[in-house]
Amino acid sequence: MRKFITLEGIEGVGKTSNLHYIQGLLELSGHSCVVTREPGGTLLGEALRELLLSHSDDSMSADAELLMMFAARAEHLNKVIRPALENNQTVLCDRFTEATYAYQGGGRQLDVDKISKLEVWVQEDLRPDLTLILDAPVEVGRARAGRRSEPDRIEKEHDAFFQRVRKAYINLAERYPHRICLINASVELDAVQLQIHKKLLEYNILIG
Ligand code: Z5A
Repeated sequence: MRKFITLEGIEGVGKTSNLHYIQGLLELSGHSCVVTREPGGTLLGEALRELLLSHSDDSMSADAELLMMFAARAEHLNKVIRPALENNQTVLCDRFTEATYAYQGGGRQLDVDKISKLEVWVQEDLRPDLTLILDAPVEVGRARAGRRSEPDRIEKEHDAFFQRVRKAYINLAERYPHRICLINASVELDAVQLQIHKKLLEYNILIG
């Protein structure tokens, strides 16, 4: 039994808070899990993450940002994701290509066709079995995230950017309902986790 599951959403919606809850459910159901994240998950990916999120080059072009996301993803797929799936392990990934459609496509307003060409090149036919998008209004996510730390290069974008990101995520869930679903993340953590549990059952990820 192996599945490829990704967790998405705008900043502060609770991806990190729910990752270990999902891992626990998966392991109870017999999955051997590899938990990872994007951008990151490999030596090169983590170095690219640092360049992408730090303020070392605030004038980075949107095309360079897009290509770095996919460079990190190519390495992650080759070194971590594909080997784990081939080894019959379930991969639980904090963000993946849907984040590129949402942030670089929606937020930066890059041509979606460019993203889909890179997706096919780097992933061939590999797509997540299930993507859970934690959805909440931008002000809710930002208020939660704001309690923690200084904004990184992407987090410092204005609200209109994150409104476009959220809309792009909602569009993805509408377009691919067989593998992408929305979770209402504006409610209390227990209520979010109840919805996640139900979805994992509904999409036949958990047994029983
Ligand atoms: N990015 C991109 O542009 N293109 C790509 O292709 C990819 C990524 C893959 C890194 O993401 C950045 O990379 C991200 C998109 C971009 N930039 N942005 N923005 P990241 O995932 O590492 O960072 P993040 O999105 O900023 O995650 P985050 O801020 O850590 O948010 P989170 O993990 O979703 O939230 P959290 O840490 O679990 O929760 C935030 C706080 O809210 C915390 O205090 C919790 O205790 C609290 N919380 C959580 N849930 C609740 C509920 N239900 N009620 C009340 N309080 C809650």
